[in-house]
Amino acid sequence: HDLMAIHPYNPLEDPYSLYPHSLRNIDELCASIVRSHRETSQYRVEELHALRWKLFNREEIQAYQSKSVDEMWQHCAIRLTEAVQYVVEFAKHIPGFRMLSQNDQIALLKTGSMEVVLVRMSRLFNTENNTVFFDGKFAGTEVFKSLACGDLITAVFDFAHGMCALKLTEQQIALFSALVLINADRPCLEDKGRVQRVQRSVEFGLTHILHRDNQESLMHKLYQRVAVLRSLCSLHMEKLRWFSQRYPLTAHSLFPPLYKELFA
Ligand code: CLR
Repeated sequence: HDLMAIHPYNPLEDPYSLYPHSLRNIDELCASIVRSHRETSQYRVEELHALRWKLFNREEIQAYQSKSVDEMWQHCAIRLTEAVQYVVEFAKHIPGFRMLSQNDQIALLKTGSMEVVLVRMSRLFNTENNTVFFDGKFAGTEVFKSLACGDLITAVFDFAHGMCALKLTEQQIALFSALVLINADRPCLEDKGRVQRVQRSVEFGLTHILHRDNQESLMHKLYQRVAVLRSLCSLHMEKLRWFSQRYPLTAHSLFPPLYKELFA
């Protein structure tokens, strides 16, 4: 009982005071991230499972392939922007996100929203035939041929395949998505410290559910995926710069404003 005198309690040295969470708070944090994921996930897994074999037929694939480069880019930019809008809604409901300055919220979304779209894409992916649910049916890489960025499409499909192999639960996907978004190392943050505190709480939440699911070894694999996401997003930006140079008018006047705001 003299331990307290020798080692007086210093809250700054208590790792748990960095994350002011009781176990109950962690459960609440996870539950609210999972709820937010569910409410903004665009499609439910059961719904998608039922549509698993609804593929585009030959004529429909033909129709996508005979679109011009700029027509197909515009079409995909619109679909991508819809998906991003759901991610923005998701972000707003991550505990702590709304407390960040508007500048920092935008900075996190600029770099993270595309990454979360790609994480979410794995939910819409059928590994048995390498197709993704796009425009109401399942589409293989050939559907995206007229975008003229085959390397990006292949890399994105490979990523989805790799994510599916991890067989994450919806809860794990929700926490991982939040972690991808709330990253204190993103450029242009005003209040890095505050973002760091939110990041730690989300990390703590993910650790908690992996522990509960007896799958702690997934943490390492998930961090490896994060590195792949970075490279996919820089490839996306590279393609966008290429496209904007070639088709400045489409990029300027026909892309959705949110797409331009986030990526241009
Ligand atoms: C992601 C999950 C969403 C639905 C959705 C809509 C559009 C899809 C996107 C998913 C995945 C990535 C996607 C995109 C359309 C084009 C884009 C296939 C399935 C590829 C990677 C091309 C990127 C280049 C464009 C900017 C032209 O719930």
